[in-house]
Formats: sequence, structure tokens, C-alpha cells
Amino acid sequence: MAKTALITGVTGQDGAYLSQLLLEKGYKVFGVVRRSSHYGVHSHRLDWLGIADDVVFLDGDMTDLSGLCRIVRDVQPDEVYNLAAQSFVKTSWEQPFLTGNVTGLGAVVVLEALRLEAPQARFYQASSSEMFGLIQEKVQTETTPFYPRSPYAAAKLYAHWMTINYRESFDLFTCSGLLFNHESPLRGREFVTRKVTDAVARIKLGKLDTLELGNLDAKRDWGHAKDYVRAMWLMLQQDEPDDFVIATGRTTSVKQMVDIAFEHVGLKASDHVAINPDFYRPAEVDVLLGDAGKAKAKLGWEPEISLEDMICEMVDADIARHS
Ligand code: GDR
Repeated sequence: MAKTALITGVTGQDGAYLSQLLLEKGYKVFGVVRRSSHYGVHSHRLDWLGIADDVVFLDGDMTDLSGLCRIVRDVQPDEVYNLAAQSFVKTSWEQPFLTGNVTGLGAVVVLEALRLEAPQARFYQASSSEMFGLIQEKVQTETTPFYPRSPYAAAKLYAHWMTINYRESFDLFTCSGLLFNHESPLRGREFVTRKVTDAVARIKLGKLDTLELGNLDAKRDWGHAKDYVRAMWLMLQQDEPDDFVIATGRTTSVKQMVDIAFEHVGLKASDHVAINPDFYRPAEVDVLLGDAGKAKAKLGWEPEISLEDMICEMVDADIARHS
């Protein structure tokens, strides 16, 4: 019998790639969508992958327990992927309450809905490398102490511990994936990689002259979302629930990433990049570098797409969009 998956955050980058993966595996995929008066706009990422008609959309909101309970009762999912969040770190200083409500408590809404309506379902929580924040170890693993540096990271940390708490308290099959930054042509334009590739495309086409950025010295461990959703699925196929770091093991500065994007189209970053302090954060996460050794050993997971290939794919996709 086909398995059933329920995805919150189905309209985001990871929701789209995960839906694609699960549909390929024969799952029936249900996605929770926050109702909007702008009909149709929610599915543009799924449209891009050509799968919007294959996902069943259900109206729901991460702050509405009774609505989520009803969805879980009706769908009776085998697997639940909680990807919904206010996910832009910088905005979390402007909207700390909303971020705490959706990104933190929202996970508990889903966990409660499962406990009450489908305790047999397996649960995946999208935890984040941002929780390591002011890093306490040079290379971060599942045992590295956390030090969140933003309202977003603090909310994610709460959701992470609640995921573990529901496993230990109620014996639910809950997994937490500590995913480092992951990007793709479906990344939102507010995040730095896509902001860069979108601007490089427009500069190449003569539609833009200058790209304004914040802290070029920040370093991130960047992987491809397509590789990372495979890790989410693998976590829920194991005999025992557990938590895993998902990372590439390589860290790169924003500046180096910008250079890769400009070089791909034969331009020089120094001719087009300007610093705008508005894009700096009140508290920065300077450097992140993950060790996914546990995921490799237990899940057989390894990233397949390099940063260079990913940035080039993103620039090419943005050139095609703007042409
Ligand atoms: P991040 O992603 O905060 O790491 O969280 P983002 O791409 O926004 O920032 C990465 C780094 O780039 C620096 N930076 C800029 N960032 C943005 N957005 N815009 C700029 O102009 C700019 N200039 C420099 C930032 O200061 C930062 O250091 C992402 C999100 O997807 C989270 O939801 C997720 O949990 C983590 O990755 C893992």
C-alpha cells in the first residue's frame, strides 16, 4: 500500500523538493497551506518542478491546534515532515513573537496533533545549524553545545528539544535533522545565495548594475536542498528515531560564494558589489561547519552536489527566468 506523507511548509524550497522525492517513491503527498486571498501563488515552486497537481493541499495554520488535529485525523499520515517556519533569520529580530509562535510553538502544535490523532506516525523536525550560533566547537556535531544568536535560532532550539521530549515522554517516533544551510534555484530571494545569483543574472543581462550585501566575511557550510531532503526521508526509514547533523563538511565565506557566481558569467564581483550596513544583523553567526559523519555511518547519506555546481545551476536558472 502506498505510504502517506503530510508536509507542513510544503510551498517552500524544501517542501517542493521533498514532495518531488516522495511522489517519485510512490507516496501520497498532502501539504498544509496557509490560506491566502492570492489564489495560486502558493504553488509556484511545485509548479516549477511540475508537480503542483500531484500534491493535495489542505488549509491549515501552524498556530491553530484544532485545525491541525483535524487534518492529521483525516489524513492519518505514515510520515509527517514539519518544515513550516518563519525561516528568515534577519526578520526574526523584527518579528520575534511571530517567529516564536510559528517556528517554535508551531512544532508543538504538530506534535500534539500527532499525539492525539496519529501516535503511530513518524515525525521529522527541521532543526537548524543556526542553533549552534556562537559556535562552541570548531566543527559541529550532534553533541556540540548550542548557543543561539537570534530569535529564530532560539525558537528552533525550543522546537528541537520538544521533538526530543515527545520521543522520550510519549514514545513517539520523532527525529530532528540539524540541517546546515541548503540552497537551490527554488531558494527565496531574501537568502544570500539566491539574492546573489538573481542579481548576477540581472547584471549579466544589463538589467542591474550594483548588488548590495551585508557581512561578506560570514562563513557557511552550504549544500543543495535536493541532497538534504533525501536525508530527511532516510531518517524516518530507520528502526529507531534519532537526530542527525546534515552538512557538507566544507565552509565558504559569502565573499567566496559571490566570486563563484560572478566568475560563472565572466564578470568581476569587485565591479558590482557594494556594502550596505542595513544587511548586517544585530548578532551574527560568524562561521558554521558541520560534520555529517553520523548520517554517513547510520543513514548512508552523503551530499552529491558541490557548492560550485549549485551556484552555477542557480545563476543559469536566474538567467533563464530573467531572459
Ligand atoms: P542564514 O541564511 O541566516 O544562514 O539562515 P542567509 O542566506 O540569510 O545568510 C547567510 C549569511 O550571509 C550573510 N549576508 C547576507 N544575508 C542575506 N540574507 N542578505 C545579505 O545581503 C547578506 N549579506 C551578507 C548573513 O549575515 C549570514 O551570515 C539560513 C536559513 O535558511 C535558516 O532558516 C536556516 O535554518 C539556516 O540557513 C540553516
